[in-house]
Amino acid sequence: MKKSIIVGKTNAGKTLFMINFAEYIGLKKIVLKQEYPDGKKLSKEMSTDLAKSYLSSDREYKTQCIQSICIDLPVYKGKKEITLLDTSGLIDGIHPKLSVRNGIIQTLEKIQEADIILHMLDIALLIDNNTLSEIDRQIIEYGRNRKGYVLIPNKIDLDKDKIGLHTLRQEYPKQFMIPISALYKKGFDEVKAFVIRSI
Ligand SMILES: Nc1nc2c(ncn2[C@@H]2O[C@H](COP(=O)(O)OP(=O)(O)OP(=O)(O)O)[C@@H](O)[C@H]2O)c(=O)[nH]1
Ligand SMILES: [Mg+2]
Repeated sequence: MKKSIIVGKTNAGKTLFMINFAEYIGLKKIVLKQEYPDGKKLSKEMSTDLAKSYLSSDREYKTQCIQSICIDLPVYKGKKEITLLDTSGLIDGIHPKLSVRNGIIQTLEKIQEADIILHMLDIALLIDNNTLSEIDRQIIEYGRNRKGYVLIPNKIDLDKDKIGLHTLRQEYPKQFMIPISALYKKGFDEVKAFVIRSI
């Protein structure tokens, strides 16, 4: 089964995207498989509403494991199942907490095995800082040379006059991007089309 991994900085909206994308595809419940850096594995079935309140947060480093769901995407007249993996957020520099560092190592290992890389970038943070973080730049550099990579500026609902998007497009004029709002499920048609094209 093809693997599509969601990566990006902590708080970029990766987890909310995974759950809202599952809802957009038509799921009301998900079977979430969690794989912790110490090898512990859990599987939980839950409603998407519960998943959102339980797994997504404005607190940094909320996700500290690899968590995945399987979703069916329409292909020609049939369906194709893919695994959507949500990961621990990446950061600039080295985090003092071991559990966060281990989560980051796990994310980096999984990126290499993935068929599709959905790089989630927080556009609100870009507006605040007026520049991209180093880790986002590094992911873009890595992704550019890989098939199945797409840059996904998220939280476009917070970029009403498109200042953030403009900055990003000026810095990376040739980079294919799909702006979205994970919260309001905007841009999801384009993400679905990209994933289907890439599998
Ligand atoms: N306004 C707005 N807020 C969003 C959007 N997407 C995510 N958020 C918020 O951003 C915060 C972080 O979302 P998460 O999905 O938990 O972020 P994450 O990337 O999984 O974070 P880590 O697990 O720490 O790596 C939450 O408060 C979300 O509600 C969006 O499109 N618009
Ligand atoms: Mg998360």
